Amino acid sequence: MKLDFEKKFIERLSTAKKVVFFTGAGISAESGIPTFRGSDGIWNKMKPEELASFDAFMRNPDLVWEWYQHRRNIINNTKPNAGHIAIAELEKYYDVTVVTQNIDNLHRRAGSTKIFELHGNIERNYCIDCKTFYNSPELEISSGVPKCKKCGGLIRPDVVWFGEMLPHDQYSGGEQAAEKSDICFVVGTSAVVYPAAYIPMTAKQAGSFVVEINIEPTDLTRYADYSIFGKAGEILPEIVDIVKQIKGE
Ligand code: BV8
Ligand code: ZN
Repeated sequence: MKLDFEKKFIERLSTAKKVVFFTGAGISAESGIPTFRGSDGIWNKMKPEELASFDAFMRNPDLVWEWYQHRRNIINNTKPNAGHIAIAELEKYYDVTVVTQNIDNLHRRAGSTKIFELHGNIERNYCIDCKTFYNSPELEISSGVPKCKKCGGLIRPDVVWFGEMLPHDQYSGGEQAAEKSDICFVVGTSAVVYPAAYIPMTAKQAGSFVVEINIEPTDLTRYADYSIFGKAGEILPEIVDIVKQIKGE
């Protein structure tokens, strides 16, 4: 599928030095990981507050733990798709920073080297009492929530739940990258979850060229300088091809 991108976008690609990719669940959809709010979205079956909150975890730790185990099993059987790989490849041509809301670790597995994880990472867990960290493989995947070996406390996934603060170093790192960016790509996100959804606005206000890549319009579309509608796994490799042409490869 040959896309003919708008001239203003090609010009930006020619002059840009620093590029940010702000990504959401949509970039992992083609790896087989369900999104949250799309038609196959997992939230359609249940409310986020029911599962992705500390109260939900304390009310029913086994249920919440099982839900994350279910998602971990899906993630463990997936691999990065052409979209993740294209973003990693663009590091050859630009100073690329990935600012992701995803907890699936697929950007790192695709080879991206500068990543800010705003909502944590499902491969890490910690004890809610003594804060000891546990990586997923080392937890006996017994059914039900595991208990801390040191103090017996409940172990939770190291992800940011509703009502919880984002890790400060990750958020401020992502914010600074957005402010300094020449282009801020917004890929596969409904842009409804805050404060993460401020990142593309921060980029825009600092003069960055905001390019949205999504299969449908979102809350962000009216802010974007350029929207490319289609699948991330198909569009991003085409952007790599255009960049190679621009760089005379
Ligand atoms: C905070 C991690 C406060 C865990 C997630 C009422 C009560 C409590 C809080 C709030 C409230 N009202 C507002 C808030 C704030 C709340 C919020 O924003 N709520 C929203 C829903 C209104 N935010 C918070 O609670 C945050 N914390 O505010 O703390 C505070 C302040 C000070 C002091 C103390 C506390 C924490 C938010 C983080 C929540 N954690 N997940 C987990 O994953 O289980 S949210 C969840 O949504 C994921 O992280 C996900 O990444 C994120 C965003 O979703 P998207 O990635 O955008 O995914 P979505 O399915 O929505 O969209 C997919 C898109 O892809 C679609 O547009 C689709 O069209 C597109 N697509 C699909 N396929 C493709 C594609 N695009 C391209 N190609 C394709 N192939
Ligand atoms: Zn403990």
